[in-house]
Amino acid sequence: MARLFCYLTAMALTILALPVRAEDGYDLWLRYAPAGQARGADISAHARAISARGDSATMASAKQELQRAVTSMTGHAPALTTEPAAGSLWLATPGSTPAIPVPLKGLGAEGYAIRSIDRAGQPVTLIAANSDIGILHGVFHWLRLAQTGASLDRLDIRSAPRIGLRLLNHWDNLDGTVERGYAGQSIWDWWRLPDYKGPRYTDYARANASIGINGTVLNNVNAKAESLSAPYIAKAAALADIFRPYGIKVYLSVKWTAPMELDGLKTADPLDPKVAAWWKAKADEIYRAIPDFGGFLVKANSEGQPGPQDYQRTHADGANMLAAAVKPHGGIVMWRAFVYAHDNPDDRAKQAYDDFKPLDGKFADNVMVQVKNGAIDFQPREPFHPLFGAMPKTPLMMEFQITKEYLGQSTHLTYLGPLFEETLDADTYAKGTGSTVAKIIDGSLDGHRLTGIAGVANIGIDRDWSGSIFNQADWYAFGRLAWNPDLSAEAIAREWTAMTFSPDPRVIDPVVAMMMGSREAAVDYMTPLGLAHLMATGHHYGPAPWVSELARPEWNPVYYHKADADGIGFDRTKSGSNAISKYAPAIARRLADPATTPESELLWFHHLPWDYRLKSGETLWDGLVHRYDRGVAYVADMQRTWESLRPLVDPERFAQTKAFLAIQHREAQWWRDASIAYFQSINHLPLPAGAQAPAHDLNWYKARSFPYAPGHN
Ligand code: BDP
Repeated sequence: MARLFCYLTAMALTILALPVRAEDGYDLWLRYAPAGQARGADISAHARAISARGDSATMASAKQELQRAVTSMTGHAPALTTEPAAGSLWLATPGSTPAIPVPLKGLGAEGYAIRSIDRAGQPVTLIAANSDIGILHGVFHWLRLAQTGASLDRLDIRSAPRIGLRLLNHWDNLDGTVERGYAGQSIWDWWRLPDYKGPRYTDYARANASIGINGTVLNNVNAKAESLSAPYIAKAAALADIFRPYGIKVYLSVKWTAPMELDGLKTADPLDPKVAAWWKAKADEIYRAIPDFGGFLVKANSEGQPGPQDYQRTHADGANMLAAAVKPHGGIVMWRAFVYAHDNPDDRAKQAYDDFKPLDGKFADNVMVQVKNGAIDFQPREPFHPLFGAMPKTPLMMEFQITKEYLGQSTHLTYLGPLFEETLDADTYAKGTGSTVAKIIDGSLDGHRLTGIAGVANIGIDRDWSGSIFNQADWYAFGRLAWNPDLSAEAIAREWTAMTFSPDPRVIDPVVAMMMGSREAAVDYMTPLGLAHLMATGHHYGPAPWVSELARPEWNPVYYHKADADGIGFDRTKSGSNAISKYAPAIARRLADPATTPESELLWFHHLPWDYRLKSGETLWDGLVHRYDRGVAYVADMQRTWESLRPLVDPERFAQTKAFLAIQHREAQWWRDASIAYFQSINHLPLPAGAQAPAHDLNWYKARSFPYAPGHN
């Protein structure tokens, strides 16, 4: 007896000593946390068995995902059957099942229907699609319902993606660094590929498939020619093989001068037949290794990258030559409109428009022009890019930045859903009211079939993938909006929070509230009232509105704020650069007058006196200071809210977020203080009543230096 007791005690101690798996964020929104007894029983009742006939790799992944998820949420593994019985999840495609009791028309190759049906008197949940990939997407939808506590009864859902190409752009370098990456080194282990293929690649594909992402550009837009060499094509092919069952295609960024660098051609002139032949042969070589290769992404004649303009050819000449090379294989070219040149003295916000607008209608039918959301560069807030609405004959692709180069990098909690939503919902008036940016990129406004959206990834080898738990929400939101640009950022935040933390409303409500105001808070403490591009040089970490000595004028923050003793802001009206004329007349008219310009974009479009009266009645200067303070205060509020969640969040993720919020608060204060110290040195105005003086003098802020800040290109 005593021996048995000792034995049991030892066993209990062993069990207690087993490491409980820490919530380190690796599982993202696919945690499948135990659902509790009642909910677990409900999920079990709807997933007693997984019934499916197909045996493709995609179908196998769908079944595996369901088994893993249901087992983890309920403690019971569903059976695997071919015929649906009571409580089955029935996965059906026309290829595997003769008569599917829901219409599949309109679902396309990637969409799905989920319906609660009665089959021979038995309740069954049918997930049906035209393809196995559609099934996989439907499975992830059902798992989202299961994870968020939604009803699993009487389902009648149909969903198909509104945008065809939903891509991540990795700015990952071949040496393992990531340009503007704040989550550690690249997840592509180029060195050990193609021989070693770690498990993380599959988890990457699962996560992306779960939000509908269907393509990934593996390498940096500032590309190296070597990405197109035979060994690197083999490495890319190894990744493509892993991603294929998840419906994810691989694409590559290309360097314009690759034919010269790799094979010694004398020129990269797109109209030179030898150059065209080189690209054709290269495309053939790639497609032999990767039969479903997606195509090329190109940054040309921008920020020092070579391009067709070096040979007096246009962007269209360049894009069309590449397009011809991939066309026989069904590939596409994504040509970036992020161009501006040091020898062009005109407002940087106009340059891409001036280059590309005249080329509308001149691109081959497998070319898309990829346009950043705003005309400068992923700032905390930018008006939508005027090219949206200005090139009806060209399919325009949206480029968002998921990685937060300008919004607090890895540590600030600034949920980007509202930023994405604001741009997608913006009305271009291209064809009258309601011509939203979303309708341009989903092709509906101008009748384009080729449609796309790209997000610059925030993924690295950090255990939590994105540098912070909350940054995962930006990846998630990008995918969800790419599938359906009409979703609300708030609804997406609710889903994400339920899956990432808990479906408990005591968690969801405060967390979502924090998230929803967080981007506006960053705008407030960094660049309120339409200011932009005031960050430090190179790494872009922290404030430096005083920088004025860099070689190219448009690299200097002073170029953007134009503050002087009399006022502040960039005059983009007729009396200034007239960038407003690039917008539809209905918008341009509104922007011509500061009184009818949204205050959130005021100093983007106008240079105004410091004592200009804002709508609140306060002066511009006082309003600026109040916004800085409001931003800092918001972060303090988030800290308090987060502290109140301590009992409801696991210790690991609680601690990370708490520490990061403290960093964010310190840095918000720094942005506020440095900006005020600098602008005050120019306008010599007193601070509004009650506002605190900056903690240090201007020289102290100017002397900050961060040679090792991450993400630098
Ligand atoms: C800017 C980044 C730079 C990128 C560039 C681009 O600072 O690292 O190379 O955009 O999009 O935002 O090409």
